[in-house]
Amino acid sequence: MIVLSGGTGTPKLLQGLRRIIPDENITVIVNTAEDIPISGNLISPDMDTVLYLFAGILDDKKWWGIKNDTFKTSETLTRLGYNEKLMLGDTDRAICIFRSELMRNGASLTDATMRLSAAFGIRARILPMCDEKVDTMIRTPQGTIHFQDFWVGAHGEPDIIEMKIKGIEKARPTNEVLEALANDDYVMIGPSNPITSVGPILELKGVCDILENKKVVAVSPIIGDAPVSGPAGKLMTAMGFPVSSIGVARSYGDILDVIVIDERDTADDRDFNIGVKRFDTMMTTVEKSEALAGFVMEAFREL
Ligand code: FO1
Repeated sequence: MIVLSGGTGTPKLLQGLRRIIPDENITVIVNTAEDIPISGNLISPDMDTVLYLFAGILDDKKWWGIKNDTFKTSETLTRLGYNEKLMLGDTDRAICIFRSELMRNGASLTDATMRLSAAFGIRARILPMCDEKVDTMIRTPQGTIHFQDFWVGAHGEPDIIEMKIKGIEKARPTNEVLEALANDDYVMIGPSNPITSVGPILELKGVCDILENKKVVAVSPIIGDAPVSGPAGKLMTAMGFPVSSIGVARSYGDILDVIVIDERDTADDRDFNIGVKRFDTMMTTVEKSEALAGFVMEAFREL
């Protein structure tokens, strides 16, 4: 099973999926367009959430960072008068330093991720979508800013005129991503932000063409006209999609076979020209995540 993932919704689904299928049967292709250097080291928020989930150390209250991490370095920097854009925990920072040191010595992001996966004893295959640096940039009336400056720095408040992924034209899916896609027919798209989390993966050259020939099931992160969390609504509007599960399906173009939408969603099945299945998509407990993952697996079996 291949899973396309961003930072919050899909890791929640992965938490449930891991209770159903063995980790070694899971490959996760992760968005890297929200990565950003902080104090000289590369933070890869979506990848780290997935890595920490599989390593069993994720802070699953915030859905980023490490459980019980301390923030001594961050607090000291603040006391000295240097405010980092993101509050980075001490252990989290050590991992980002290790990754960045490997990369400064010539490793690709994929190599560094494999080293981290091995160090944590992770049996799933966790792959960055590409090795090139790509950045989600948000154009606001006040200027164009990095996604993290918009989401963390400005609390997601500025109006969005447009979103672009800087560097995506030159980026390529890695050989590891292409090999994973060549060897598996089933692709799950988790309930991550379709524009900033899944969008960058789909924008990589050739990925949509490959996915058109796969069995693809997506879970909508929108219930009715509201995203379960995060800035998906604002971004969908800015990109010209209705904020609804229909908008989510539309944003994925022709790659979907089935979309799983929430049982409370009043959308008309006839407005989608793909299969529509309904289930409780609010993953408020791990049992609910497992039930949703099981439902998605059943949808694959019926394809
Ligand atoms: N999100 C926040 O809202 N505030 C933070 O200070 C913050 C720090 C942080 C550090 C490491 C990391 O991997 C993620 C972190 N995040 C933080 C989450 C991140 O900004 C976003 O939620 C994701 O990029 C969205 O997918």
